Amino acid sequence: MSNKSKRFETTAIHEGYDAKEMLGSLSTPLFQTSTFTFDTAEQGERRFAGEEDGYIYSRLGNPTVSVLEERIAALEQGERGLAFGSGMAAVSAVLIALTKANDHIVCSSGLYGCTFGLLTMMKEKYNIAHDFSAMDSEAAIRALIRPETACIYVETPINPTMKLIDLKMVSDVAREFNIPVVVDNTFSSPYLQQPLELGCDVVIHSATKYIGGHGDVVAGLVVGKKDFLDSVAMTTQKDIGGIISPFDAWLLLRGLKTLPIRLDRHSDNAENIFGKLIDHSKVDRVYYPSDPDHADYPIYKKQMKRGGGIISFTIKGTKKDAQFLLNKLSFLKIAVSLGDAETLIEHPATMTHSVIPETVRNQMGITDQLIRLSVGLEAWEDIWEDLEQALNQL
Ligand code: LCS
Repeated sequence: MSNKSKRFETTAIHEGYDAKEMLGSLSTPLFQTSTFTFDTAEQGERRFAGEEDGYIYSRLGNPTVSVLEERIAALEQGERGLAFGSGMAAVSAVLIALTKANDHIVCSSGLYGCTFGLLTMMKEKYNIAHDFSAMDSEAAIRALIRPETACIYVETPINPTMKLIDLKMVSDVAREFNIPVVVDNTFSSPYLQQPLELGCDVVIHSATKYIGGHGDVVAGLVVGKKDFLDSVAMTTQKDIGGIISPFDAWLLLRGLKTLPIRLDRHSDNAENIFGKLIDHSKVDRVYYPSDPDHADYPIYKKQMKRGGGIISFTIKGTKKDAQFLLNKLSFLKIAVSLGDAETLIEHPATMTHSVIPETVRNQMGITDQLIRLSVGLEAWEDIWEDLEQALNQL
């Protein structure tokens, strides 16, 4: 059943599923199967030849996964969605599909550590070069585009510095050169930011984060034009094989139903914690997109609905002080990942972004003093009380 005319909250619950087709089951059934039987050998031949619709084998498609793919495509306002076994499976499937040996990628000057690792590997193995750009003006982007530039790859907000990039500006420049723009929308989710509406071409999610929302799944999603995603499905997804399990797709469908209310609550809590952090004497800088004093606030106003649940901040002190602060927390959890019900805190320089060489890390703003906080769904006063007592001990 298509609910494409419906609002976001309704789409997040209904798109891509019709209970009437599934014996009235309210919850999307879990097709926990690796393969699908054919009535006859000839039917198998027709399915492989693409002459007859129908499922073949779960690496090539699965009914539970299909519902998830339709739902995320509708939420991101794209033509087709594809699900993967991790965010990195999604990132690598897209980047490998878009590039060939000796190509070039222009990236935002800040990326999740493993995306940085993938780009480094692509450079070493296939001579696919990359340049980082602050992307703070059209000229800054144009200056890096070469005949071999195969795509522009952007994170915004950037993990973990919370810098923002103007997606409309990037997509306008890219269109002059006919280069696709790929956006990692993990930090915002489609509820807070919709890159395809701003002219970008491909959206990627680590669905492990807000889309799952409960810290119990590792998964990835991609949305974009049908032609491009058809080719990804038949090449880098099928033949490299980083597919999602039906059960994980089922968990993501369940998570998506509450995405809007969770993101509103994450944002409410983060706004309150932000207000407290900026006034604490042991805190140096606080980075949160909806802060009117944030350098990128005008971009926030243009493209984000709310600030989301991630705050990063620097403390006055050293790496040892940052680690001391984490060790003094009582119920807030020291953990990587983000977007869960539980508040999670981590030290990017030694954890999520430790693979990035120190000099590059410092240029990106990932200093030893930087701490990333994924504000959870607990009572914000309890989150602050725990953080405050730890900060007070510095
Ligand atoms: N993109 C972004 C922006 C991410 O933050 C992550 C994971 C990925 C892609 C990869 O997704 P995964 O394969 O883990 O599903 N970020 C993590 C982080 O900041 N802490 O732990 C994982």
